[in-house]
Amino acid sequence: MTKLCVILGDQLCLQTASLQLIDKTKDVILMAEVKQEATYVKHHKKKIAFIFSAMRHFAKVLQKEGYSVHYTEYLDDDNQGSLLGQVASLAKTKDIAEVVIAQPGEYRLYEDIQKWQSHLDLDVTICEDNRFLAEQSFFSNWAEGRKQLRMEYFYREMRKKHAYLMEDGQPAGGKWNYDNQNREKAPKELNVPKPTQFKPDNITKSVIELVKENFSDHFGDIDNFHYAVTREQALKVLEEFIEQRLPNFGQYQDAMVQGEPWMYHSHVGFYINTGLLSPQECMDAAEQAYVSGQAPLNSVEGFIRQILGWREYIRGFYWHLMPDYKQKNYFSASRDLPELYWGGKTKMNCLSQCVKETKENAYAHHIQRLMVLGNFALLAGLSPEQVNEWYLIVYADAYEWVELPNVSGMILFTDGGMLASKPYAASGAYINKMSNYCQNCEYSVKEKTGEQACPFNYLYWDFLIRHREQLSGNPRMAMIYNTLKKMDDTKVRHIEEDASLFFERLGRNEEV
Ligand code: FAD
Ligand code: DLZ
Ligand code: SF4
Repeated sequence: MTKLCVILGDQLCLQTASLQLIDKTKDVILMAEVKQEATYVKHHKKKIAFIFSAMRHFAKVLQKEGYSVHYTEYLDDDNQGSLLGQVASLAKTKDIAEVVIAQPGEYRLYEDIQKWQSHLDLDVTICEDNRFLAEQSFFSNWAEGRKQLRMEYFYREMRKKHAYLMEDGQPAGGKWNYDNQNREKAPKELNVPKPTQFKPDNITKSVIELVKENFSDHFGDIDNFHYAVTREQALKVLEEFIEQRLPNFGQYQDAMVQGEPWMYHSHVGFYINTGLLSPQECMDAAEQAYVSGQAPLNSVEGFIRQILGWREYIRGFYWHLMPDYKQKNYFSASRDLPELYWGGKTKMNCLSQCVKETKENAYAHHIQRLMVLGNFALLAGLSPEQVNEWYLIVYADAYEWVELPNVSGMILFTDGGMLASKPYAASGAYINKMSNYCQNCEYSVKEKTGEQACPFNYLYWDFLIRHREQLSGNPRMAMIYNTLKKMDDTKVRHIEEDASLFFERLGRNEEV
């Protein structure tokens, strides 16, 4: 009797749990490029090209390892368009007794796969995804009985448990967190190293053509595709990050510079999320750079915190709270996502630059996602459903397990404070402090109200006014609500009038 192992487009790793359940001498693997996965949202063209190319390369690795792989390309005549369709059709031709698959990264697909057994009349085993350091039970045990699930405390547990940056049971350098050394503005003269780039090989070239022909109505540019698509290439990205960027990663982690989309970030998210790199090897390489004196502690701790802390926490949080979490909408936000998120014209230079780079690269770094694109979505009261869909579409590292808590919890505060202790709302002053966008903007960041004023300025106060009831009792918001209390009535009226005019124009899809 033969087992059929399904490997998904983001499970491209020889150590993946489902592969450990099969015998390469007699069992078979199924990989398929299917319409269901490529279009359940209209993914960025580069995201599809990346995943299809990485899948095709990984299928070859599996074959080289001696596995029998049934690979269905997008345009194959026998492509059924769905994973279930592919499994059913292969199961018919082989004597399949059982289907095995590692848990997918999205609840919608998990629910779907749970029904396969009855559809197929075959045993279906879904094993836990072993590519994370924290098992789901570890997160649930930690979360049990806590009202607030703060990343910082989870991170400390993870540091101790996995012994990263620990010296004699204490955190290296005496502190758990060097976040306060991760907030420098970039100087005028900055020599950011070029990101590691690869020329498309024949497989990638044919996938790019496929995407051009079949997904032309999807958002995003397909030109200048330079991502890694194999493990070897992804390892090169990691190696060059450690050598060239990690030493500056810490201090400029929150900095934004016009024309520098990649900054000192690692760009490994695409590869960790698809299995081409493991989170452990990324952290090990960074820790080694600290031990050998090649990178400072604020950079190394900052990087390890993102992976061991944020990434693991976000994933635990997602599975702990789904499916209800997706329905949350603390502020009852409902405004439609404006055209500017799809590249429509805007005079707001920060937004325009971040959308342009997202369209070009299917990438924006964390602070662009959080404090520009996300901050606007929060202040403007955009519909959580539409904002989530946008983030899932436009970033090549986006899967719901990581996208949803970041968008709903971190930027939109839809859970009323389970993930974040207060909303990440900010006025133009923050963007001006951390970037040079304001220097090239038609608006003036110094002006608080009026035609020329930076919209983030009045939208920020308008947001606080609109949600006074929900937020003023939050101790972390006490100071800002005190300032609002002291604000004179005329100023408050101007803020409300400017915001209301701005929203009217946004609603008419006028350039703002
Ligand atoms: P670096 O800045 O170099 O960080 C290193 C690694 O840390 C990342 O590769 C990632 O694996 C991890 N990491 C850092 N921050 C987070 C975080 N908040 N949550 C989870 N992992 C983190 N990350 C995704 O992988 N997919 C997403 O769909 C995604 N959507 C996001 C949406 C919003 C609104 C925000 C604020 C953040 C989102 N992030 C997402 C987190 C983060 O922005 C990206 O992981 C990061 O920008 C990827 O680029 P990098 O590899 O250069 O990361
Ligand atoms: C994102 C994606 C895309 C675009 N296409 C495929 C595909 O054709 N076949 C496949 O197996 N996986 C694909 N993926 C990744 C899946 O959507 C991903 O496995 C789930 O969303 C769970 O994380
Ligand atoms: Fe953005 Fe305001 Fe600065 Fe313009 S002035 S770039 S809108 S923060």
